[in-house]
Amino acid sequence: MTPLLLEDEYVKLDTKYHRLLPFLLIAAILFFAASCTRDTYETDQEPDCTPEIVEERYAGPTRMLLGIGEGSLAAARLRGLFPDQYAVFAGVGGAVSSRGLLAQAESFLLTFDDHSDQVRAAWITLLNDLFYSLGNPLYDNQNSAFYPPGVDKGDFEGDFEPTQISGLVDRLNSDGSLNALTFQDAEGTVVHFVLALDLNGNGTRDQGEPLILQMHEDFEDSDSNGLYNTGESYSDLGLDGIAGTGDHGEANGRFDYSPIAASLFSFDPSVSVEPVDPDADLNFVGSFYTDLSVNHPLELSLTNAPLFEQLGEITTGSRDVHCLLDEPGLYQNSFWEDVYPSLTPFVPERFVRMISSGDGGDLNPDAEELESPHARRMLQALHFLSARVPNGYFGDESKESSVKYEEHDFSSSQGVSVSYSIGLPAGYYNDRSRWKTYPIMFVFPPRDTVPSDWKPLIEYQGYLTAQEYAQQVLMVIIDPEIGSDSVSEFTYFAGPADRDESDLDLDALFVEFQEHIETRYRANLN
Ligand SMILES: [Ca+2]
Ligand SMILES: [Ca+2]
Ligand SMILES: [Ca+2]
Ligand SMILES: [Ca+2]
Repeated sequence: MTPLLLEDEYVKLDTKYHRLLPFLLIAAILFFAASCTRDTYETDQEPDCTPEIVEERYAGPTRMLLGIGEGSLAAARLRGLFPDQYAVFAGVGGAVSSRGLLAQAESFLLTFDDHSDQVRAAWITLLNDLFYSLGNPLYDNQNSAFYPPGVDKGDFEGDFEPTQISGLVDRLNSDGSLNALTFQDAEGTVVHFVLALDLNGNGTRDQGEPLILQMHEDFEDSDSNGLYNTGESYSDLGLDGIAGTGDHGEANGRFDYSPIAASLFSFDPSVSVEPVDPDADLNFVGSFYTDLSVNHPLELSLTNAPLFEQLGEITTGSRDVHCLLDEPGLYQNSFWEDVYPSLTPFVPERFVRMISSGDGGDLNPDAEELESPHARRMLQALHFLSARVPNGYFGDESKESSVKYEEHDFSSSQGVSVSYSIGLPAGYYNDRSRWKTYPIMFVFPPRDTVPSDWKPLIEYQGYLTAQEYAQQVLMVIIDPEIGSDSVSEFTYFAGPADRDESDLDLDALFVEFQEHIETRYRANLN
């Protein structure tokens, strides 16, 4: 297998190694004497350690999670909430850090009028769907997990008219004398999840009138990361920023986010990431992969920055490193430079931050060509995932050369059905393969897509497997819209936070769905 290394880096290595030749020989002897997975490369020979990532003594979970677009947060969320259940996750084209995403969202809301109509509309749609699924972190509203205080679903029915809320005390409205408002943006998109302050009292939001945000107590953001960090000074005045109102967090001697913001932060990958003991037999459990374009219209690539800052020093795309690196790695445009798989983009690090210069449109599932940026991004992520779970099979069955694609509906005990498609490895139905079990990969696609749109993923996995670059896996692609609802098409991983059937428990639904898949198909549950 060929390492991915930029040409000028090869030259530098060649020069360095020429001078170091005697030492290199010794190092090479030591290298071959020891296990590839624990030793430093001191040679420019091709590292061949992909299979070494999968360790035979492994006893952890064998489920993988792959999120695409908004589904990235769904994958990160499941991994964060149920760390014992999933070995590894990847997020492609979407935020995986709830902390980073909320900081970025707040920055947008504070500069609401300063963006292009297109960017503003994209943010509104994204936040509407996310908050509807996960709960609205902007307020502590006892009456709704989604709507701001003082409004409910009925205020948005029929032709839109701003609802006026009097007496809402806030740092911008300390005596409550101004009204708060629901509003539309300049393009006519109704904003459900945040209120504006009617400074001029004309009953509608005018450009420049501020939005009312009560996601956290006020703090001095010394390091300008958009997040409260221990040691930064804060006002213990509660979410409204006003003394004596007795609201959430006031005068309790500590910094507070809103309860929903705190619950969203609880599954941020940064919470579960721990320093790694290089001698521990960790088998990459808990490792993750992120991939976002720097040209994403919402600048979502910034949302991963605090996460990776916390992880520590980043290795930048070099290959003269361990086969196993318990470190973060940063790769820029790796899938842009090389035609897959002539240079296999083998990524050895435990945590990977992939940055592309594409425009984000390359996530389009119509782009099925293996040479397309879309395919390269997906192949890279699939490769990362299946190199990190054990006991699989590399290479196809000789007599059944392609993967199988099926579509099904699962009817849950809660009366809600889940549509999914599944990719079965080549040979799955062959008699001689009937003893085989496979690791399982749950895929969460973006909103506004259906599982059949992502059939190319199953073909990519089959292609990688046939090349022995990936394992045979059961790939389950889940419909992002579970249950039908008019407010959001993105309900599959938590909410909806404020629907009439509020007793629907989608986490329990997912557990039931998972059990269904794992009993119906030959999953390797280790
Ligand atoms: Ca106004
Ligand atoms: Ca900070
Ligand atoms: Ca207060
Ligand atoms: Ca407080």
